[in-house]
Amino acid sequence: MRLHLINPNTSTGMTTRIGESASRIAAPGTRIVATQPESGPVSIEGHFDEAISAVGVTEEIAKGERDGSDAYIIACFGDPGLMAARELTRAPVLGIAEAGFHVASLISTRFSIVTTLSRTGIIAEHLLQAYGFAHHCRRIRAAEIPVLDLEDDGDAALTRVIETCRRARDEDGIGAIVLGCGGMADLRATIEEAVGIPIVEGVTAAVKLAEALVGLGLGTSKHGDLDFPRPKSFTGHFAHLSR
Ligand code: 2AL
Repeated sequence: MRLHLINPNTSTGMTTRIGESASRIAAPGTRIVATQPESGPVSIEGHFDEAISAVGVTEEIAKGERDGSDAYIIACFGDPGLMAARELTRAPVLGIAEAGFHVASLISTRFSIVTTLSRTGIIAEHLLQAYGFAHHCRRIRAAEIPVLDLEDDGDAALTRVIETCRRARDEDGIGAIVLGCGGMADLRATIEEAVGIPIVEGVTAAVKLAEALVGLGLGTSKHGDLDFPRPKSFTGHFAHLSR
């Protein structure tokens, strides 16, 4: 199985690390192919970054279709371009926020999210509402670290994430925590050991869910709104998308 992991930001170091985390958890028959958009923001920390990155995600899906991918993961916690991506393929497409919420709800009745910056919290909140998980989430907390600090200042960032998770454990009345950034993919076990409650991380959760869907023979439905986009003309910068 070819599992195409798309890091929606353009930081090559983060793409490599996320790909390595996915490969470690993947089943022996799963080949992880980690890519990133050719153009776009180096990190995604707000609505504007997310809107630009979503175009890059759809371009990576188009490449994945040419290369015969069996499933896709969108490895940014805002799940940028998730529904658009699903329109472009019959393969399953999972967002890491979506995967994290589903898995956390299977092992706890209530969870909190620990993300990077406060300003990204609203993105997670909108996703909880859109996906029907708002009642499962007690609180969205931020460690107040810019996304790229997870790369550049890893030890300090880890310490802040652990401190924030401990506060969530002690104050939120929860059974589990969902980590709210793709850049935390390799930190799950370390944080769980330090905090002592189940820590769900979206990239690793999405790998196992993607393998399950492929194993079940299930892909994105083409009946209804996730059908391939209607052919039409695109103008200007996007003229190459005309069909
Ligand atoms: C993210 C993420 O997962 N990757 C990125 O660049 N921004 N989202 C976040 N909440 O930090």
